[in-house]
Amino acid sequence: MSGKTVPSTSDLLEDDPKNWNRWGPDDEVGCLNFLTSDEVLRGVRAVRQGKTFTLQVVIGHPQGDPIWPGRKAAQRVNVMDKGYYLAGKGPAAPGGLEFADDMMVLYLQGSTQYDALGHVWYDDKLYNGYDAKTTIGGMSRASVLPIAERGIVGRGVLVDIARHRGKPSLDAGETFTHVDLLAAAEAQKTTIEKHDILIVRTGWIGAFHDRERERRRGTRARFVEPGLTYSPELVAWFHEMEIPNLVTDTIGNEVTTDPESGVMLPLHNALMRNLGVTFTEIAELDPLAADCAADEQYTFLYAAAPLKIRGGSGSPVNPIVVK
Ligand code: UVW
Repeated sequence: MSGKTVPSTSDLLEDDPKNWNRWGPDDEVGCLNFLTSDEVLRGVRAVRQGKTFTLQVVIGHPQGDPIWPGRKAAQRVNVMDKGYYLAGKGPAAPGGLEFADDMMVLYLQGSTQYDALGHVWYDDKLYNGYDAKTTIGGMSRASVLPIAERGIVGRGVLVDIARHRGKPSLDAGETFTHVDLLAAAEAQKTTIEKHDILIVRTGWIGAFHDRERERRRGTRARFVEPGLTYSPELVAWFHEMEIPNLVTDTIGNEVTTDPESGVMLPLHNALMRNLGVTFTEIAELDPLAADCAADEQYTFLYAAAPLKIRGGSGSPVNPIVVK
């Protein structure tokens, strides 16, 4: 890549498909439209054992939480607890009820999260052609609210790319494509079907705290994640497969900087802005992946309910998998 001029995202994605207006001029949920009642039932039919998994990382881990550089860690503050009562400051309630209360300041992208379809853009246009000025002061178009109101339920398929490559976690900057996903799925004896919620494990979030220790020792500096890498063929594959939702265990769902073009996060725009694929980032996938490897069941019911935040560019979420 060195010595090459980095193209604009607009130029890079010029010939790529878009789903704008496919579901009308007011659509704000994009490829979630593919998750019809039949698709929900297809997800339900994948349930065979009654095992459940939750995919959110802990907020407020003592060693820190995985967040994109520049964002701040969540702050949870107690505003009422036994200490207040011991200091004579707790509110007296008839019958002697006491309680604990707390509040949190949290980046909406600061934990496992759904991105609103308008979360990223180029050329001043969001998903479905909405003006980027509609983000000012709170998103009036393509916010997370319509996604939250709809909810996400369908058949999920886990593709464990880290296990396929024989390592606990992919390396910083390590890339893979849809062809690699298909090879990994085949090795798992799993078929990725049209309209599947695609869940890709890299091992990166699971190894977060080990990397943090290295960072604090000064042996790791730059923020570079592994992940999917852009190509027109990959975008065409997502388009043909009508993938409604991409879930990964990285902060960015794709390699941080595309090694070919030098563009940062081009799949955010190619998939989310142009096609309307919803993104779920920072998922905890290691326990689910270990179980899938043990029982060889890589498909299941996936359900997620982001919070109904008016104007929000994203929302924390704790997705649930039922195998
Ligand atoms: C950015 O958009 C910068 O990050 P993410 O979608 O990964 O939260």
